[in-house]
Formats: sequence, C-alpha cells, structure tokens
Amino acid sequence: MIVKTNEELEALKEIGKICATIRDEMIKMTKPGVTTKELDDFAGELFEKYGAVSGPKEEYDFPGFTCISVNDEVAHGIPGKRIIQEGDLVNIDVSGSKNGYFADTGLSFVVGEGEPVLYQICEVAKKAFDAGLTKMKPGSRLNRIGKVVYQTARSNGFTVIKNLTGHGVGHALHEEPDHILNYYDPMDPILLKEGMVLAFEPFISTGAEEIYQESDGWTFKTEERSYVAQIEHTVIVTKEGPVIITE
Ligand code: M1C
Ligand code: CO
Ligand code: CO
Repeated sequence: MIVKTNEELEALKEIGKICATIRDEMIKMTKPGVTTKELDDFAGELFEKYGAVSGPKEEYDFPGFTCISVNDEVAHGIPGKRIIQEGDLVNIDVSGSKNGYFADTGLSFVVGEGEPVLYQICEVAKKAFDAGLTKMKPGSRLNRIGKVVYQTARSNGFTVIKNLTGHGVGHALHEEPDHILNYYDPMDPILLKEGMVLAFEPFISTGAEEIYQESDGWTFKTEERSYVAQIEHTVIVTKEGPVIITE
C-alpha cells in the first residue's frame, strides 16, 4: 500500500509493534528443550492479547500462527513436535493484521553456541538488509535493492536464494510490488514511491540459490541442504529515509 494519511500510518505502526513484540518474545523463549509448537501457541496467545490475527492463518490457512524454520528448513516451517537443540539455526517469521492493516517481520538466529558459519550468514543477512535500506528512496528503482543484497552476499563469500522475495504489504500480507528480488534484474521497471510499504526480507545462503517445497505443502528447503538466514522488516519509504515499523 501507499501510506497517505496519519491514521494509516498509526494503524501500521500499531500492527508493526505487535508483530515485533511477538517476534522478540518468541526469540526469548527459544531455548533448548522447547518445541516449536510451544513457541507458536505462545504467539497465538499474544496475537489474541493484542487484538490482532495471524497473517499466515487468516490469509493462507497455514497450520500455525507463525512460521518457524529450523536448520535446513529455509522458510514457512510448520510449528510442531520438533524440539529445539543447542546450536540450531532458527528462523521465526511473524506476520499479522489488526483493523485491516498488516505487518511482516522475521529473524534468523543461532540457539546458544553453534557452528561459526551460522553466525556469519546471520551477520551477512543483516549487512544485506542494511545495504538494501540505503536504496529505499522515493523515485529510486526497486531493482537497486536486489543489486546490493546480491553484492553483499557475494563479497562475503555467500550467495542468495533467487526464488524467494520480499513484497509489498499493508492492506494485505502480500501485495504490490509483488517481488523484491535478492539479485539484480535490469528489466525490473518498478520505481519506489513516497509512502510505499515494503516487507523487505533478504535470504542469504551458504551455497544453494533455489528452494523447493516439501511434500507438506509448506516447508521450503534447498536440495543441497544449505544453511539460509533471513531478516525481514516492514518498511515505509519516505523522502526523510526508510521508516522501519517492526523494529
Ligand atoms: C518465503 C519468502 C518467505 N511472512 C511470510 C513471508 C514470506 N516468507 O512473506 O515473509 C509469509 C507467511 C505466509 C505463510
Ligand atoms: Co514474513
Ligand atoms: Co514477507
């Protein structure tokens, strides 16, 4: 969506804060021994407490309030009996709506002490995110974001997932612009506009550049079982600079 009024801005900020709070509460609870279902049930209680609803459940009939992806699961992991272990790479992705306004946020992190490469991809995901943010100006081409995400991944010895993308958000979980790629597409004509709301979510990978969908109909993995890290925030493009509403 394009934010035009102060009421819209306030409504977006409210759901942005709710999603960010749920994300951070879930991360705090992610310790060895907890199941992903326990984490997700807690998220469900928080959505209710804040008068909001889960995006994946309401919009897509996803079997969970949030997506929790562990180790070789890249995204859209289904919460279940899986027990979190020391050293796991976990991604928690929280999206939801309140009063018709949507926000989307996610973070990959390592539980306790894990393999060094896991911290590295998480750090590079953050670097790619920050690099992309610097390209979010009204009038700029959208494809410059993917360009710096890709450059950041490659210059740090990693690569990107080419068939997962960020997207517009606001009146729905996924809306125009349909794709913020993790690489440069010179043919992409889209220009950023004042007030445009984006869910920016670079995916940094240790090797594979493509995901496939598991037979559960949801979970994304790579054939190579690469590790992948994502950071996602809902961001409003303004001439004063990008405004992150899920910080
Ligand atoms: C696969 C691109 C990555 N919040 C999720 C998303 C997409 N995730 O938009 O960040 C969507 C969740 C719906 C099941
Ligand atoms: Co998301
Ligand atoms: Co998203």
